[in-house]
Amino acid sequence: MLKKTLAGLAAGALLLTAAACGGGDDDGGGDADGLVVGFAQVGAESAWRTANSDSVQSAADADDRIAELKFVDAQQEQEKQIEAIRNFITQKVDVIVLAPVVETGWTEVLGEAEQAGIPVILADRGIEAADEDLYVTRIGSDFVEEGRKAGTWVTEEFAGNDNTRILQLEGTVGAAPANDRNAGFFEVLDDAGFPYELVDSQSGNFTAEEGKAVMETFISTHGLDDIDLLYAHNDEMGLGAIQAIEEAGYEPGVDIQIIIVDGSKAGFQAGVDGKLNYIVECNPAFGEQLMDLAVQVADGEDVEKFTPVEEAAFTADQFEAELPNRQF
Ligand code: GZL
Repeated sequence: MLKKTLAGLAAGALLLTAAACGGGDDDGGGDADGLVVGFAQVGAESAWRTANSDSVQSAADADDRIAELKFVDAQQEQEKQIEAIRNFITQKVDVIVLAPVVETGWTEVLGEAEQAGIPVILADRGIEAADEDLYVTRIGSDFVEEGRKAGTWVTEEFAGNDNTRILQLEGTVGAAPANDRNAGFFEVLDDAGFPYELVDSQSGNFTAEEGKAVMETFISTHGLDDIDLLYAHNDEMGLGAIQAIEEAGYEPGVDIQIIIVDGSKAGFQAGVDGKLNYIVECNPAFGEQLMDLAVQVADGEDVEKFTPVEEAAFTADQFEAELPNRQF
């Protein structure tokens, strides 16, 4: 039986510790009771993120091999993740798990973890190739493939169109899912010689509020009469955009077709309501796989550099049947 204690705010980041009764000795290192794992999470910006945090925390709670999970919510700020990693090093945790909010800026702090002899696992997002040797493995999605799925649907849905005019709501600037969902999408359009115009593309930082604000700017700048498609890098920004589209007197999913990425309950409900047209799934529920990796890595076992999670994509005719299956 594990109890969670609120260990107090650490520089504005929320630190939650799931401590096994009697597990995790004073210096934070594991002992006969199991491993101590430090997890620097991006934040709580979306339903996907909170589902991911729930998956990791419940897997740690349920796993007798894990004595303690030190969880930090960095509120989408890299500085807070870097501080959390330095604290984990001081506490001599056995494994550090990082969901890097952006791809760059990790060389120094991951070098410090290496110096301290603490292995690092990336959960969810990736980091730039130059730092590839500073982590053991990444578990998460193939974001380029998610973009390719969205692009392939567009080439089929708008086949025969002599010029498809597109708006893009990008994720957090510099984040791997934002960079890669963009890259995969336009790779497919360009390789197919598909005629399109990217009318505008801006970051909504993966949040509903910022997604709505950017969509309002798109509408005031370009109008919607000549726009065919909105490609939103996650559900929250797509749902925020839908609000802006409706407030401007247009029908989302009809006057402008919409693609979202994640597959939340709210996203599928909007699809059932006819307000969007294609959903690319991004699977947050890899907590148990992550715990297996943490144990393997702590034991020095060889693991693959990348462990992809299984995920699908759904067209409008599938939304109603899939909605009851959605977990977040
Ligand atoms: C993707 C994840 C993204 C989600 C967003 O794996 O990093 O971050 O798509 C979340 O909802 O903010």
